[in-house]
Amino acid sequence: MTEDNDTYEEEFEDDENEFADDDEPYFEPPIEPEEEEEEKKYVKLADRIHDTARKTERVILVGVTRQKSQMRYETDEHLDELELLTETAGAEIVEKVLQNRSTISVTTFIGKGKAEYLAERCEALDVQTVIFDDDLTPVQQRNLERALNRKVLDRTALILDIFAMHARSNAAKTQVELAQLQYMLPRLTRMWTHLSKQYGGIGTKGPGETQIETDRRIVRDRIAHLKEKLDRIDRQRATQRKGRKDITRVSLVGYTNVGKSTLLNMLTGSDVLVEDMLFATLDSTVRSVEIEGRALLMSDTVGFIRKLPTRLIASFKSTLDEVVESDIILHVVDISHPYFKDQIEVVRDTLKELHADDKPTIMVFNKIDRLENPGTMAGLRGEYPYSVFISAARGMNIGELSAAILLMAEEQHREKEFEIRPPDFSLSAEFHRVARIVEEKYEEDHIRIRCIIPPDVEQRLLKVHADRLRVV
Ligand SMILES: Nc1nc2c(ncn2[C@@H]2O[C@H](COP(=O)(O)OP(=O)(O)OP(=O)(O)O)[C@@H](O)[C@H]2O)c(=O)[nH]1
Ligand SMILES: [Mg+2]
Repeated sequence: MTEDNDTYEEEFEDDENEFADDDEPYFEPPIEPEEEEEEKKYVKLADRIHDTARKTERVILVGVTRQKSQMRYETDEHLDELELLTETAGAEIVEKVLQNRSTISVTTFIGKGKAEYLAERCEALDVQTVIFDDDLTPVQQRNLERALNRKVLDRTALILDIFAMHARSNAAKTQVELAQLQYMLPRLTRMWTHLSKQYGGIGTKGPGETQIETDRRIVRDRIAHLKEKLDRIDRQRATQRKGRKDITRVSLVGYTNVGKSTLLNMLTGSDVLVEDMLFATLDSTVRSVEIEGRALLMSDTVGFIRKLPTRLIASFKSTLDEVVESDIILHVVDISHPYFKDQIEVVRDTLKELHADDKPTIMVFNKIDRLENPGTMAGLRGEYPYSVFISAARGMNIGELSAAILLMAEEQHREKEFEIRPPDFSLSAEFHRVARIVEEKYEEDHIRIRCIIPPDVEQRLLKVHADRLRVV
């Protein structure tokens, strides 16, 4: 992973050239002068809090098996993933601690005995930070920090930290900062005491309390400002996407580190960052690609992970809209991962949250070069009807994948004919908004529309207007 910003800039220029002839460039809004002022005024609030990654911290990871139904291997696997996340954030893991607990303490999450044990281990191993695999409430976090006398983080804080490290574009940085501040707001009592030096605010009440109120206000103002900024970016991107209504849009979606960027590079000859790490990609990249003479737009975007904070998904809306508005989804899976089926479920759940779970989807099982038992594929073929088995890194079966994409794109671009009976002009107007109209005829008692319409939109219209709309 390179640390300089040039990499992104270059990519960006490529993007613009890519669409210079036939499409709007996919660019970010320029930074306004007042924006710059704003940036200067507020010190990078977020950066000062979770500095896990900045020094090589020694950390202990803590996982808790809660329900009886949760198998030990699951907790182990979750902790392995937390380990990868921690390494990605640049810290050193010196111990992993597991606990079985049917009930969770509202005050300290783990039991008192376990907390004492943890405090001892922290001393003995010279540990600075303890990271929990589960989300902690602000109260639990504060109490644990007191009990352990160490910094305590949860999985969400860790993911936010990695996102902050990897964000390159203005949009991604804004989205991450928003999520970070929202995470911090209820935790200000603990974190923000140092801010008073910069922002003053000594009043008649106890200085601590006044500080916190001032800090809260600062953070709330900043959140409001970031939201406005994201709204602007959203509107701009929406306009850009509108200009591409006629061209089939394909999104690469999947768990983090499965090979989405590798596949994009393979299919489009681009040079998007590929790394064996979690969340290498945070920005969406859109590239044009031609398959047997048919032009498509393909986008690569942020990967998913289990327990991805909902807040983070919400603040990544402008990035993820690319997925929400695409015509076809390529759900990329790392078939060599021992728990790839769990990962598929996580991705499906996240797509559901984004209301993008009913899109035509091709399951792309990647990394078959690592597969020890080829029999696995036969089983999966039965289970997932639209599936292709490839190796993006080795270029295996890419032809088969291209054919599958083309087939689905053609299906999407078949002309369909509808009848609106009795005539309803607002419905006809809706067709104009969502479909490409080939022909429209107004009769006395009905309207006939021939058009190209995405299948999921067609299904929605047919359902909502069942009383007056039918396919001819
Ligand atoms: N063996 C093998 N490795 C692969 C294959 N495809 C990708 N990889 C490796 O998997 C790792 C992750 O690849 P990326 O393309 O960065 O994955 P991604 O899904 O974009 O990951 P994020 O952007 O971090 O979510 C890299 O080390 C790739 O070299 C493959 O077909 N076979
Ligand atoms: Mg990537």
